[in-house]
Amino acid sequence: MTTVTRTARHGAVLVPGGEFRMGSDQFYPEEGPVRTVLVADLWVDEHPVTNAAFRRFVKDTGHVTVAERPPEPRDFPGADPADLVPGSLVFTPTNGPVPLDDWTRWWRWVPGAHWRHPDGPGSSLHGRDLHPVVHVGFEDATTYAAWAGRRLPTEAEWEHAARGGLDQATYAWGDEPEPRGRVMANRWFGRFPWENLHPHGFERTSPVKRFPANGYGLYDVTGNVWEWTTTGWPTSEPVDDEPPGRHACCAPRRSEMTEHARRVIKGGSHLCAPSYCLRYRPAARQGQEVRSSTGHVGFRCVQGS
Ligand SMILES: [Cu+2]
Repeated sequence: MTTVTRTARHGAVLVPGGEFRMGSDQFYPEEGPVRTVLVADLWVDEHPVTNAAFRRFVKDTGHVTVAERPPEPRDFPGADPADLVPGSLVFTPTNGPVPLDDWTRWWRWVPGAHWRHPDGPGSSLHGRDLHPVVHVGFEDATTYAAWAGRRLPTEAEWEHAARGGLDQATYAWGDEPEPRGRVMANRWFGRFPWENLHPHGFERTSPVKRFPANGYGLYDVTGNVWEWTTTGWPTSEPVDDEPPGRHACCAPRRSEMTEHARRVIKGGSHLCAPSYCLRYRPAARQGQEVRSSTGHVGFRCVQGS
């Protein structure tokens, strides 16, 4: 275990720069090959942006999130304009086992779902002030970061920080999934997407800082919510024609929208089940359409030193 002297400032910790080995050759093909990457010293927020913080931002700026705006008719050629209402993708567990190669079985497009109504109209943030904000698109995250005098990390910066000083460890805390039986992250326990055992006590997202910090003092880097990075995901990279099992992730691979630019998201979420989506690891990555929002993608900010 690396010992790091930590300096904290405004809820951020200084992650010392340097070379690290990024990626993994052990899990999903999109993570390899392992390569050495150099990053600079960086202030990294201790935890993802919370609903309380995002509410301050919205109050101050009047920002309207992507999920609150009606989709553009030009993005949906042939769609009935009456169907182009604001909304977002909400996870809905199934009643029993389902084929895992079809994410539409557990992701539902819910009109009126957005950050303030994470499960759809009628739901609220009551009791969720300290949960990470979700249903935010890439633009919402970058706008927030600018308002906060920060920015989003690159994928390399994010992964370096998430590794907490451990070289090529599987998880943000080491190689053991649950060291001495301790649950280290808010991920899915049970058979996805219907049996949610949640031994950690959280059925969906959890308040930040409820699981142990990594070696740099960062919380919730893996599990809980995926986090936006600025790194682009090549549109040429196939995402939907991989064999079932490989293809699989808790995350929707393609929104109902036509193709938009994608960015890398990192860290996995509370919906990652090891039997299905072992992505609550620093090396794991997915491409997320910039205007696609869901109930398990949030973000954290960083600042150059
Ligand atoms: Cu996952």
